[in-house]
Amino acid sequence: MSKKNPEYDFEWCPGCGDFGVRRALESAIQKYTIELEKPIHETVVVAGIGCSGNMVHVLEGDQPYGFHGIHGRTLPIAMGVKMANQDLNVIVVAGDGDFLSIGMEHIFPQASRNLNISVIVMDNAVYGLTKGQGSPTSQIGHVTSSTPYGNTVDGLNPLKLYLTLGVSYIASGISSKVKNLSELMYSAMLHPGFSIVHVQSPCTTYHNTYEQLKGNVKKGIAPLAWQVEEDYDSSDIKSAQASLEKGGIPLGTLYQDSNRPTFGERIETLRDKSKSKSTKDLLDSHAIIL
Ligand SMILES: Cc1ncc(C[n+]2csc(CCOP(=O)(O)OP(=O)(O)O)c2C)c(N)n1
Ligand code: SF4
Ligand SMILES: [Mg+2]
Repeated sequence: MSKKNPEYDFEWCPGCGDFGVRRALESAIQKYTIELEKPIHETVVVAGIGCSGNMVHVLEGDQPYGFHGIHGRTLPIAMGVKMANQDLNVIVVAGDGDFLSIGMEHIFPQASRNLNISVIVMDNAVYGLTKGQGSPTSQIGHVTSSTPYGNTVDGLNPLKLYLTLGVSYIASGISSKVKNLSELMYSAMLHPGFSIVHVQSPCTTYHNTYEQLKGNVKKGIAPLAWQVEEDYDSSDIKSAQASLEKGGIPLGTLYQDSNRPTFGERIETLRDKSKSKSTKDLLDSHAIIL
């Protein structure tokens, strides 16, 4: 899909955080195409199923290619796209349910391969599309349609998970800070390896967390989200660990290791090492000698 489907008429609810994520993504893609002189059709957006996954249909302006896949399987699809053409700028868009619940098992394989793609996770701590059930990032006690008496399990800290799994670029953003978010997304696209931009993107219908995240001075609510310092060293894993231990939600580029080979480079190295076989050699190697 490189043109909008006129029959797809999905709309986000008023105030949904995904609107801000969309603006940030449109501007990051635009910057990528201009600065790197890469035509828009060299960018591919792979989406999961969820309110967040509908991003692929609602982008404004020049249309990248879009692949609306299946719930939880954005990473295998993105790997297929990237391995078919290493030059593509492959961007995954997924929800917290899609990426961290059913899709969780796919994160470590791509982190360890260092597949050169960028993932944008829209975290609202609920399954928005299916009417507000709890997700892996729902905190303990959270009342949702699937946990009417409160969530009994501890919520996952996705940023700690990514760091533990060896993701080579980890950024954290919030949907209301569109300019900052766009810069994080653009850096993720430039990063040579597996990048995740984890975005707090509140669901105004089932779990409106804007006030908790941004705070409210009049009500004496301290903001949960806080910006890492200007001189923060994202190449130092200890700084990343320390910022995650401080509590709340740190915002910014938390960790970046640009020195690991990408999966594409690893494959190239193997290709150089392996001897190519002729068709006759291949057939002979399978022949049964009677
Ligand atoms: C294999 C499969 N399992 C379950 C579903 C039903 N389903 C669709 S979207 C969704 C959850 C969406 O939550 P999330 O990924 O957090 O996205 P959001 O809607 O919150 O943006 C589920 C469980 C599905 N479509 N396919
Ligand atoms: S249900 Fe929530 S996540 Fe889905 S569009 Fe509405 S506000 Fe956004
Ligand atoms: Mg969600």
